[in-house]
Amino acid sequence: MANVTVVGAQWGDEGKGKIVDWLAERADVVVRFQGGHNAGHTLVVNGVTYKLSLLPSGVVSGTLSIIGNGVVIDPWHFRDEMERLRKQDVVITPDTLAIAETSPLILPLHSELDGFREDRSGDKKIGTTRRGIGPAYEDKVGRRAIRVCDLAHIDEIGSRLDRLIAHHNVLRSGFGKPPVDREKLVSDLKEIAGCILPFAKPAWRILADEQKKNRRILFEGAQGVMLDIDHGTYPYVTSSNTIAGSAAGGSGMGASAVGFVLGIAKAYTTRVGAGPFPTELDDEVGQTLGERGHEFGTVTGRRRRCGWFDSVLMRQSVAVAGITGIALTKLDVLDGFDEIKICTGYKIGDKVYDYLPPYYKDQAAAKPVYETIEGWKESTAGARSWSELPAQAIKYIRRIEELIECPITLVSTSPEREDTILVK
Ligand code: 2SA
Ligand code: MG
Repeated sequence: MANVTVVGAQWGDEGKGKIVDWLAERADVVVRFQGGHNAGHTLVVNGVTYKLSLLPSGVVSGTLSIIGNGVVIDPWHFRDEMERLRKQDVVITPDTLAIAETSPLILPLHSELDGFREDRSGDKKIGTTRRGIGPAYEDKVGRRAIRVCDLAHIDEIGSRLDRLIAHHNVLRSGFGKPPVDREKLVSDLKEIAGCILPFAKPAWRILADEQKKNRRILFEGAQGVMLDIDHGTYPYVTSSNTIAGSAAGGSGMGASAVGFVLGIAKAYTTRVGAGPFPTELDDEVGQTLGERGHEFGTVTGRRRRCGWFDSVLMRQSVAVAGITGIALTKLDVLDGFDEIKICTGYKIGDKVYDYLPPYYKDQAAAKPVYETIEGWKESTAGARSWSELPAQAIKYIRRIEELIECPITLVSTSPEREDTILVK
């Protein structure tokens, strides 16, 4: 296996956790390169469920894991997630996990600001995870962030803290909120520093060394292409680049390191949070998909919106993220439907589009144009080979491949690691 980059091809929650875990067994290093603890990656190994938000999925199998510079880190969450996994007998040490020294920190002032904004926004909410992701990236780009390496020098970075706090106090006063408690922030940072610093390393260098040794690197994307800050359904997006290209910049490796790009897509579509969703179903079918697919957010427990597979969006994702192959997940959720629909275009006003135009009002107005195919009655749950799939299910997979202009290389038929079909 050469290097592989895994990205969500829809709006997140495509089942990346399981696929990454499956691939992690065959990789030497697992790297997170964007996002933060807004991700919710669920792994089921030998009947035990592990939920990860910030840590790379490799930690469960003990594979060398790296949190790259492109990730924003909430150190208190880091401590709690480690603790939770330790209780599940997952051993994580500075020998198996490294955090880039240059990663920006998510501080309490970031999650607070995220919450103030969402509370103030009424029906214009983004529906964020309220974990401070957006505000932390704003401070990174605004050159105000406190980074992992700064934790070793809290007493020397007073003027940087002052600048950051001054910026936030202006924003907070606009929400009628009290200024940041500087003293508390400093003492909290000093207290938490000891949990993070043992893991802080020049991650770029570890990766360069691993590459020299021809080790196989697996890049683990979070969220999905349609939540990408540039290519997604802006402004209803997350604040990082979720496309495969950012695996290089977000970890400190060259563009050629990205390797094979595996896009993960559900056999239908879901979205959590606000924003356009052309194939969303407000009817019984949507409800059935949600119930059968257990569609609730891993991080926030929010109910996910559900709808038919959207081949228009997927073709766009394949192009902008440079996806070389697709892993199709949760095919079994479609078992038993009389007919299944696939979106093949959008009608906006009296025009038909074969891509999602960028203007948010056009996106909100897009009505799906559907193609209908006959469903299958047999169960596909737990199938482990192509020959176990009903003919109609194979027809559905082949039609999707054709429409999205990308081969389907894996099919997942249950959350269990072994229930995976490698398509020849
Ligand atoms: P944020 O918090 O600033 O990143 O939110 C901005 C938008 O990005 C969406 N978003 C997600 N969508 C799906 N899954 C995500 N992770 C969790 C999961 C979500 C959860 O895997 O289940 O538990 O609710 C994720 N993270 C961010 C978010 O809904 C906003 O639309
Ligand atoms: Mg998720």
